[in-house]
Amino acid sequence: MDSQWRFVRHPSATAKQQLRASNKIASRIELVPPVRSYVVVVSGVCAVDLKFPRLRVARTRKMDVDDSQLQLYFDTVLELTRNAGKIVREHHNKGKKVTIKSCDVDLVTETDQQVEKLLVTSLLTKFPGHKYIGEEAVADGKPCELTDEPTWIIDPVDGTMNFVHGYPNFCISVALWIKKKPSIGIIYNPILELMFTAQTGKGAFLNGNRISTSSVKDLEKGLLAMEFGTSRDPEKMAVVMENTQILLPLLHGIRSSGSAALNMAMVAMGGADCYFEFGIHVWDIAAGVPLIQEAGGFVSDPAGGELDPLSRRVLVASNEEFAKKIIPHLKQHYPERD
Ligand code: LIP
Repeated sequence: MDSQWRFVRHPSATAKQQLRASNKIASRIELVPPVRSYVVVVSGVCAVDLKFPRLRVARTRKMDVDDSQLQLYFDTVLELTRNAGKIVREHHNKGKKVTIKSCDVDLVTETDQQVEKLLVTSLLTKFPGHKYIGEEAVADGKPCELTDEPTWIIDPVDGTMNFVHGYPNFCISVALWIKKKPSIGIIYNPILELMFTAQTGKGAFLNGNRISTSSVKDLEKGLLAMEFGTSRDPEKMAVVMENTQILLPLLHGIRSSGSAALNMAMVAMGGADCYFEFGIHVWDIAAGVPLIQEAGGFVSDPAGGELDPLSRRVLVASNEEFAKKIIPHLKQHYPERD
């Protein structure tokens, strides 16, 4: 593999974190124009301007999406993802300009940025009222905010470290969430030509063929996907090592593929029986959640409660029984939220 990498440093994280914090507060306040209210007096009618600001009411109308609209969203993003796959394939075997983000093993390439730009520009041009969360936009200080509005959640290259090395286990991960719930999930490995798709209520597919999770319920027959991650925080690393030691003797085996989205796709197609991780971001898991749910699998927080997509914690399994057996063994870790 031609491993011509040129490394550059990303602007320092601290400045970015401060910027993100102030953006977060600012973006929450929104006023809508005052409303005119009518007071009916028995003898007559007069209009009174009640200058009370109202929040959020104006939005409810936009979020009820019917099936034909969802199908339009799905067809549009499927075609865009295929096109983005061409860009990734073109750069797969070429020299790469690699930027170091939060630490030496947290990387981004020009291809990540190019793919995210293509997807975001095309989707927001086609659907102007929609919102988005993109891995690289957040790295550049955009608030990571999931509201009730239709929101595209994009990881342009999930498994960037693999992409940098030319190890063909990476993918484009795109999801649409509406009212903070998943509607569409697409995970595409353009090198191995694996196109995983799901629409809520319409099933999960691999290259157009329906997929479902395995029927494995016992730990000793289970294959677990687990990651070391791109953080070298000693506390986090200690938890990863401890979980590896605890779990390995209990399972058939452990696999670490380097991509959260592809790990979830492996569980959805029954190739693995469970995947959990601390430290991932909403963009790593947003497409995998509907895929697992539509494949008949189980999605939760690693401690067993409901999944919080911004908590940076995830567990998925072939079924609830398997999940309930592995969760009590897990050493927990609580990273800073997205
Ligand atoms: C990666 C995830 C992986 C995790 C890495 C990183 P990226 O996403 O897919 O599961 O272990 O730390 O977050 O950075 O390649 O998009």
